[in-house]
Amino acid sequence: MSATHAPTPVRLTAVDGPDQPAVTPALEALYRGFEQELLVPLWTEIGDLMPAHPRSRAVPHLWRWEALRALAAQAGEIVPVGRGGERRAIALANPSLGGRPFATPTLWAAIQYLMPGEDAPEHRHTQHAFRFVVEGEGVWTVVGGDPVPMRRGDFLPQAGWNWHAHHNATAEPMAWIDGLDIPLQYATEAQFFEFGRDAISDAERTTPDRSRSERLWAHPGLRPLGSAPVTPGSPLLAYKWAFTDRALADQLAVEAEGYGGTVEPGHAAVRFTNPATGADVLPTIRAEMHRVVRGAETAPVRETGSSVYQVFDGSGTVTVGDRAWSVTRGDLFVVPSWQPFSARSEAGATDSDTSGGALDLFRFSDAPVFEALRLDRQEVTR
Ligand code: 1HN
Repeated sequence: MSATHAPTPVRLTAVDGPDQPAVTPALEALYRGFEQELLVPLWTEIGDLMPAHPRSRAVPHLWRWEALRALAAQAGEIVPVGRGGERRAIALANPSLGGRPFATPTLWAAIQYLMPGEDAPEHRHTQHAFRFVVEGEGVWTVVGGDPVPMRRGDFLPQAGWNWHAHHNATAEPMAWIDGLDIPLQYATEAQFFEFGRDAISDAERTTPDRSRSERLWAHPGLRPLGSAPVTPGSPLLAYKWAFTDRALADQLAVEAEGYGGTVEPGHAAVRFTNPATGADVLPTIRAEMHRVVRGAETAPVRETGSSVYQVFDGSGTVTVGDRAWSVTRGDLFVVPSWQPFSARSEAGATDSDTSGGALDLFRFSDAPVFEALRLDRQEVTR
């Protein structure tokens, strides 16, 4: 696609300040001269360019899972999956990001929906991605020829440039969420994309209970000596719910015995990490699971960088900046940079949870980017 670039009009206005120049005909003439030459002086811009603290363009926002799933199911009836569109993925658009499919300035989050027997075609891209499953099962994601089952609670990272396709082997539709660093990579202007094969092989349509990656890499503290990670992300392609659930339950049990181990009383949390390095699962995305026991409330914390949360189980109230919502299973919300976040676990009107009354929150963020740039800051605001 070629585009002709019209010069961006520059429109300078005088600013107020003790040492700012008076608005005189001479100043007006100077500013029109700057505009003509596409020049912008710092003194009119510094407040916007260098705010005293982060001012996110994104706003806190909540999407209800019920509404998302209903629309995705409708898309399942009307919109085929195939080459070109590639995925039946419907992205969260933060209301203050200009209608772009951007949940935050750096993160994409979408519900994806695959009908019985459908395949989503193979491709690869530099964008780092993951899937997280809040309900259902039946889809195998085939990453680099390795079929990986997807079931409720499973977290499936997939670092950039891996070939991947999805295959629904069952008689039921399935929905899940995709997280990617699309807005960040869009800003970097360094993205690449390639189509793969139009159909996966019969061997890849098999539906083993565990992927090869899990059999090699999902043994705690045990590194396979004959296998080296080939991508910049985790070589483990699925973090199964049974392990995550047990880690959280054990953390709370150790706390109950009086030995600490939790983030704060009643708040257990784990981070999904690369078993080869201990680092985040993806170069640009951090993913965690938090469990807040019934009746507990987390301290409000603000951090640089943005997060997207999905309620995995339970219900409660979440507070983001000056917004607060009652949330239940599947609901998604956004925490923009430097907005305080806290969560309280409480019984909800529509509880059907199996988490013993706890509020389980899946979280992903752009934290690895901010840490690499030494821009990470965190503050408890109480
Ligand atoms: C993609 O490849 C997937 O593989 C999901 O499931 C969402 C959004 C934009 C571009 C590629 C997938 C995507 C995507």
